[in-house]
Amino acid sequence: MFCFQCEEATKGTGCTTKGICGKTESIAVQHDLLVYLLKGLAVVAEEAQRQGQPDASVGPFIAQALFATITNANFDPARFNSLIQATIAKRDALKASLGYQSDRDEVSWTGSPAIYAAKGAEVGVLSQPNEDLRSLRELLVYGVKGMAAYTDHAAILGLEKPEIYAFMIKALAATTRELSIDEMTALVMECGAVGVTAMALLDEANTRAYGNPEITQVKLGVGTRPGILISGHDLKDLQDLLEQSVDSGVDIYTHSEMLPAHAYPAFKRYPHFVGNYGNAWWQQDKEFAAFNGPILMTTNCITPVKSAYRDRIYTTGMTGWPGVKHIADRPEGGAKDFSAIIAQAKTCPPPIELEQGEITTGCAHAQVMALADQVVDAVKTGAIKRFVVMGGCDGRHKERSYYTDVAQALPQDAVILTAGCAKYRFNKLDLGNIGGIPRLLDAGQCNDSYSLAFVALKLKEVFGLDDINELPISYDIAWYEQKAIIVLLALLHLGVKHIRLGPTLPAFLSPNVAKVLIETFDIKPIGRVEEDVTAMMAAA
Ligand code: FSO
Ligand code: SF4
Repeated sequence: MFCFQCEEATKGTGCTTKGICGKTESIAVQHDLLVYLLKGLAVVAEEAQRQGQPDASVGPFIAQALFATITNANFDPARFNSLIQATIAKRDALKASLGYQSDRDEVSWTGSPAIYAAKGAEVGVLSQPNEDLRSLRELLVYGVKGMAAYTDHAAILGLEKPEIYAFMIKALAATTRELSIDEMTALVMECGAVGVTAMALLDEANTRAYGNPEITQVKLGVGTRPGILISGHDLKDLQDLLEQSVDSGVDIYTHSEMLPAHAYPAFKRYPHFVGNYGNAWWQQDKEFAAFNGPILMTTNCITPVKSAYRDRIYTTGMTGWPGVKHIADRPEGGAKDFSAIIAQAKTCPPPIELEQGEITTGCAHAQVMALADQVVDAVKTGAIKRFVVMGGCDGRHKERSYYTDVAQALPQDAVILTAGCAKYRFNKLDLGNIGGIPRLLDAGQCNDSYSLAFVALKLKEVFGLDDINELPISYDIAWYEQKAIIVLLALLHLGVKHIRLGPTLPAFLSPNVAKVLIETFDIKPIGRVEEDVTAMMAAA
């Protein structure tokens, strides 16, 4: 196996025997074969578009299948066998309906599950020998994977845009061709543009369904009733779970990326939606053991399941872990059935308390815009000297303490804007406020980084600036998996420069591709805390 799609790639180069994430060689090669065959499906889907007979089911299928291959999403071999079989079946049905023939391997390969592993091992990322083309292809594919996840969330809430699916198809199909470095670079940049569209669509879907997030204090302690812990990013799953557990005697707690759900007006009306439990994804084994009740993983990040909670963890959507109970998709127009989880919760003791206190979330764009006059005044009077965007992901590497240290070292006239699970490195610190404006504004999940870009664009307008980089905003981004890649490409598309990216630069950037990003966008690795803080406060 060879995988280097996330920040925790072994030795900063790639996992070759087993993933740090827990991905075994046999799952890794299934991922590789699935992605390879999805590229073949995309080639056929492009041909269908050319012939004026597009198949609208291909885009959503690709989005879901790619979502399953994101870091920490799905480790279930049976699920990948069915996704591989479904991809071949879909591709071949479309070929037959078009009368399309091709001797390209990804468009014609077929075989039984017994040979999937051998085939997957042949078609992984190292099958492209040119290091720079490999780097650009993978950057594009990882961006599309992130886009796929956000697009799937929006589709679940009833919003889709054909141009997003069309781009995914175009990008995957392009990776099967010998394009030049310039052509590949152009596609990577286009990926960022479509990424903005995908995140805007998800923002619209979330706020249309659940209202605009409002600044909200979320409790960290626990009550005396049994609980269900819901993790991941899927708000529709939360809605179904809250609705089905009304008056059940069970409380619902959020974990990791589900925390910002507390800020949506539609969820505030459930009195049994009581608080947040624990921290970012990577500490889940200890926290899930202590929670005592059932845990529902709606998306990544799921880590290797421990026996302490194996019989009370459930997956749904595109997540999976072998042997773990999986809640089936909702029937058309209906709800998922969470009755088994609620019934099990009733038999469980309440959670063990990990901490007390409150944290603040809900500072998405509408809430920040509601404070706009105050914010603009504070900038004009110099009460706020700088905004520092510290969004993205958290992870296991101890170097990530950098982000806690930066939050503490920033002067009192700096405001931190965050989104994604990166916030757990500093969201329990008491950072105070500036004239009533909290010094930490949490916009929500990683996809709500769109909100931060939206705020920046509005401020640019308010201050009458020509360039988004003239704003008093610095970007100090933490990344881990592929959703962070689409967020990064989206920021680059919006013209954001001088981004610090850590804790390490992606292993999949070849020296030449890294050089282009550094020269064009002034992307830089994180450095020493004091030096970075001084530089950011000086707009460098
Ligand atoms: Fe985190 Fe995991 Fe949201 Fe990611 S929980 S790391 S970027 O899946 O998606 O921020
Ligand atoms: Fe390694 Fe990350 Fe790939 Fe897992 S997803 S195998 S940790 S590079």
